[in-house]
Amino acid sequence: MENRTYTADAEPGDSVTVAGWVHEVRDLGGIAFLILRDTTGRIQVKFEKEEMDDDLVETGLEVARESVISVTGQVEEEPRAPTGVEVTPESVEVVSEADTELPLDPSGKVDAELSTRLDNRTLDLRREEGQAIFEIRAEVLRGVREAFREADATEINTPKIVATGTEGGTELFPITYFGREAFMNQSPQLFKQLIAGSNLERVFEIGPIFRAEEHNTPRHLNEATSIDFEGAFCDHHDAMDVCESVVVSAYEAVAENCETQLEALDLAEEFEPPETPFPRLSYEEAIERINATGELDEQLVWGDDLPTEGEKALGDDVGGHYFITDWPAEIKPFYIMDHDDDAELSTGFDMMHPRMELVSGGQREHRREQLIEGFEQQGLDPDAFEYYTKMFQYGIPPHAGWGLGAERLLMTMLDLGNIREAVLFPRDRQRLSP
Ligand code: AMO
Repeated sequence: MENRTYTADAEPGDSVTVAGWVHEVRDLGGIAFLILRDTTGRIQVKFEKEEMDDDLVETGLEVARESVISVTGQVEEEPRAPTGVEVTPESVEVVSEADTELPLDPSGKVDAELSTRLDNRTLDLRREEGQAIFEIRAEVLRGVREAFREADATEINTPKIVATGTEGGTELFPITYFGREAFMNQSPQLFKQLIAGSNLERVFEIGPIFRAEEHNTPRHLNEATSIDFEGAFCDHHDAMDVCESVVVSAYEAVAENCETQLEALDLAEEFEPPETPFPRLSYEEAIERINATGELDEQLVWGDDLPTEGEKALGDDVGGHYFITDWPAEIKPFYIMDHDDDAELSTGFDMMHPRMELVSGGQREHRREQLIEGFEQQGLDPDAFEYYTKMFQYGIPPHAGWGLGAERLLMTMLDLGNIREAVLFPRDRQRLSP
């Protein structure tokens, strides 16, 4: 819009046109105030009824809340106004009128259920807190991209429509692809490995993953955003180093560039990048520590996956981000390499926030014969993955990588109660639109 001034840039003495939403109208009799809100903040517009044109006053004061208006006028200093300045209007134009009945209150004074908020995301994200979450999300992704570039990784995009799944334990969403069965991809796993074996060597991807998980929990989505890394000539230790630096960079970017947003979320005081290095506990130590907390009804034994309460007990015990390394081979997928001297033990790792798992990764099996054996052990038909196994005949170096859930990173970073808060339009068991 030509000649538009953002509310945050309006200085006393300026003649401006500000445009945005009607946040509030306060009519005090002879004088009335309209608070106009745009993406940068709010500004007070003052109507002195006796001194102004009746039409102008009527337009300004009768317009419904959340309508879009454009106000042209003079900016003046006013210490009693919320931002220290106010606009005396010369003209008010209603650009787009809102209904007087709103499904939720964007001023945040009246709480709304999460489902109502998600059904009306446009209105919901007119609240400062919602806007802040998605501005921080963008900053997290920017910080992550920068950290990957510093680690010499190239950003890639891999297909989301695929012929086979890779992540056991969660179901696939089937689709019809020109009469053939296909699926929405659960993970870029095999593609990122194939490209790490090309001359690109170190790659990363930020993209959607689709998981037909039946359970409906505050930390699972059916469509999530995965931040993936894969590096040739890397082992699991190198992969963990990159993981730690990417996560810390995301926090640092937010600490540095999102002060206003952190304030809106009431986090400005306590927000700090996690301490490094993240402790690296072996799976064996992890189950011993969980058992020692006495929080579980039944003691964990070697080979058990960690139950949610176990993760929580250990998280409380450790008190910060940490890795769990050296998982039993049998509970990690076929593509994870086992230790040379102990086939029971894998190079797989998870990176945990005290509240939940954020990352899975490991060194990959790059030896073709062992890889094919792994498929068979996991009950997968190696022939269906021929496009993948074939490349291991043509020189694939040792490589390692990981996947980090972007929404879980945000949820834990911003202490959000529900993962859906960190997605614009979440997909879950009930929710397919908007
Ligand atoms: P995994 O299946 O553990 O590993 O996924 C990696 C990370 O992605 C996030 N995530 C999810 N977030 C929200 N809702 C979901 N349903 C969901 N599923 C996964 C989590 C999880 O830690 N291919 C491997 C990664 C690798 O080895 O490189 C994989 O996909 O934060």
